[in-house]
Amino acid sequence: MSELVTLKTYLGTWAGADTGRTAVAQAVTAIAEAGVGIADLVARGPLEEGLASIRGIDPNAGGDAQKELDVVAEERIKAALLPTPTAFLASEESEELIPLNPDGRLVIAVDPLDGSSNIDTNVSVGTIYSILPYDAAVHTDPVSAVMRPGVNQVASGFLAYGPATILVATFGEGTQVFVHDRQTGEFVLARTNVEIPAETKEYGVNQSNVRHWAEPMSAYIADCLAGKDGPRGKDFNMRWVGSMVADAFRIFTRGGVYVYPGDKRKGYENGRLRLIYEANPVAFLTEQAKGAATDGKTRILDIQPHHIHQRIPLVFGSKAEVEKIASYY
Ligand code: AFP
Repeated sequence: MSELVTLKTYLGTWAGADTGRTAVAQAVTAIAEAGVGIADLVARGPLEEGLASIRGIDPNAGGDAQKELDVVAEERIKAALLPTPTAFLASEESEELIPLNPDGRLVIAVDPLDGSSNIDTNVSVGTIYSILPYDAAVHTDPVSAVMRPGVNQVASGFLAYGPATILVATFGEGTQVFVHDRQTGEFVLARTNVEIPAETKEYGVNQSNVRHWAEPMSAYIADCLAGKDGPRGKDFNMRWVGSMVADAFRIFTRGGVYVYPGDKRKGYENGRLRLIYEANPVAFLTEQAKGAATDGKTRILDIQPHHIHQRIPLVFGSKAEVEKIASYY
């Protein structure tokens, strides 16, 4: 049996003596370790009273109610990143950038707890991160360092806290899947250079919003629902977990598309997902796995952000299906 590759050894080989890569390796290791602690909390379920309770009265930066675990997860990630060469942290749970290490050479954006509506339902939730290089001499305004198109990412990933604790990560050389081995405490490389099948018969969307959708989106789903006797000539299946990390891992495993369009509801004109700490990191992972990611039409990684908490319509997954969806717009 070939020797098991741990996250530590993988990162050691990838970074070598490159100080920039070493900084990224330290940050990803810290986020993974914080993730194990969050996974342990989640795994206690109802024994850990109050994780799903609303924290305070003020919503988070994106206007969503803040759950206890949202805040705990942010605190743990912040503490884990403090000793690493990270200058600033952008987080879904904080309005402003969080300064960390003045000599840092990275800026990191995180969704500390993705899928918080599922916290108390024993369904997978997760943590999403995006890493960009930072140079204080160049980025005199730190916010501008975070507000660069996704193509500037040097690494991204997500942890999914489900039956297994999974880390899906890219460093710009393909997308890798690591699984947390509870016996050894290590993340072990389980799948290398994942490839998302280009074709699929499976889509993920919150179909309860269909009456709010614009015509192109309604037409696409209607054609899928028409099945093999319809214009698509094949039957489609639908899956929607309500935690993007869980839907994403399914897509990295067997293909499919995830769709969260903009719609007519107040505040959802640009969809629900945030560009900088949800769409960009997942788009980088998807493209590195031979998939595609758009806002329906435009490549996510080319989009110039204008606010650290901005929302963006999001379509990602099997390349041919993402292109098919674009043809409806
Ligand atoms: P929360 O973290 O606020 O629960 O949002 C989760 C999410 O951003 C993404 O993970 C889900 O795919 C999507 O929203 C679920 O949205 P709906 O609740 O509208 O289905």
